[in-house]
Amino acid sequence: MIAGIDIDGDVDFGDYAMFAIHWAGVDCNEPDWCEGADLDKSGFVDLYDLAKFAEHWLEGK
Ligand SMILES: [Ca+2]
Ligand SMILES: [Ca+2]
Repeated sequence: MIAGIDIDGDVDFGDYAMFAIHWAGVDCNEPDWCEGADLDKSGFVDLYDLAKFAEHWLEGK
């Protein structure tokens, strides 16, 4: 399901920028989960989300 944070279908710097905006964010909730930056939907943006993001880096290019 994870194909990037923005909607262009790949995982690159555009997604990283959005991720960075929400880095260390708390209080992420449905339906947008901090605009998708909370990849594991844990409620905050932390290293677990970064790890997930890194797994998919440059996918879809
Ligand atoms: Ca993207
Ligand atoms: Ca998270």
